[in-house]
Amino acid sequence: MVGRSVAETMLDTTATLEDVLYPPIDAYEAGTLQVTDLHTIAWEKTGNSEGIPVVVIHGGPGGGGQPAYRQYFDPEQFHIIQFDQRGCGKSTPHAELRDNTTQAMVADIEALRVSFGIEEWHVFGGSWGSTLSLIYAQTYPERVISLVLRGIFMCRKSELKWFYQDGASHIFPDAFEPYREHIPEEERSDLIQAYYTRLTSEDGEVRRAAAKEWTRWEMATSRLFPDPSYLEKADDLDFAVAFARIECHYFINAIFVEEAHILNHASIIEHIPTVIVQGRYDVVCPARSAWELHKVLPNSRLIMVPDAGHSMGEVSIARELVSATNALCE
Ligand code: STX
Repeated sequence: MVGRSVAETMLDTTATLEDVLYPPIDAYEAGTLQVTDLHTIAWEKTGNSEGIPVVVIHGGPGGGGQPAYRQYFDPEQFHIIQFDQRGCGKSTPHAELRDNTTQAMVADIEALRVSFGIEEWHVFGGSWGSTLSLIYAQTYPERVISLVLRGIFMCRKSELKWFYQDGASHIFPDAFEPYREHIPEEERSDLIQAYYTRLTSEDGEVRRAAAKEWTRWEMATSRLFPDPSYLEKADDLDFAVAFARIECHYFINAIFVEEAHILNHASIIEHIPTVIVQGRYDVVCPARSAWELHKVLPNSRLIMVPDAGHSMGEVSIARELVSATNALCE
């Protein structure tokens, strides 16, 4: 891929997710890496151990890896590395906020690469996974062969205000209501702060109740056509507590970098071939961020998907992601 380009995909309402993804597959190896006295990171390897290395960076932060993420790669061609970021999935301690920062997560990715003896790898990440992929690439540009990114999130004040305070609420007023009403009226002028207070409460019941509402809001808005089974993620309180606490901790701390850090340091990664897959109707991470990123990356291809929201589980997004990873084998 050379130079900057933009494409808008065609509508195809007949394909299913099974049609566009590779079949479900087991990891061939799984383990843990102790990265500090406190934190241990769970990882797994799938596909061809001699194949093209790719690391999968999951969302949230706090979302954890998923078996389905393996299915975005040809298992005969790729050596697929997945891991759970600090405090979530099978990483321990669960939902831990201490010593949990963007810089620490970048260091963990690098520690995994070194421990696996991989010289350089492709980096695949969506949503917060795009944020972390970009900051990892800006920290270790010589280790990143290419970036495949989806649902771009740069965690600027405008993006947080849009989703957690006032913006997406205009499109999903029904789903927003229980998220807002969980917080007493006098604290509603800063919902992220109000949730942070509850998500870090000494009282486990208070933490869990807040985690459920926070997570429901995000799950309810992730797709163009909301999927009820997606909402059930919020009922899995182990998932919800890690997801909500870690997300909120990162947002309260502005992801531990200066405002617009990614855009301000774009020149460091401008040589790296980058594919950006963006749902036009992504309400969680609106398309403006993908557009602004694309404009500062001269080797990026922006694929605007007209019939999708935020989720990589939407067929038209999945199709473009698989097409992007297939192209890495050519
Ligand atoms: N956070 C968006 C994000 O990264 C602002 C995200 N939203 N849902 C997810 O991630 C999961 C699919 C990992 C639950």
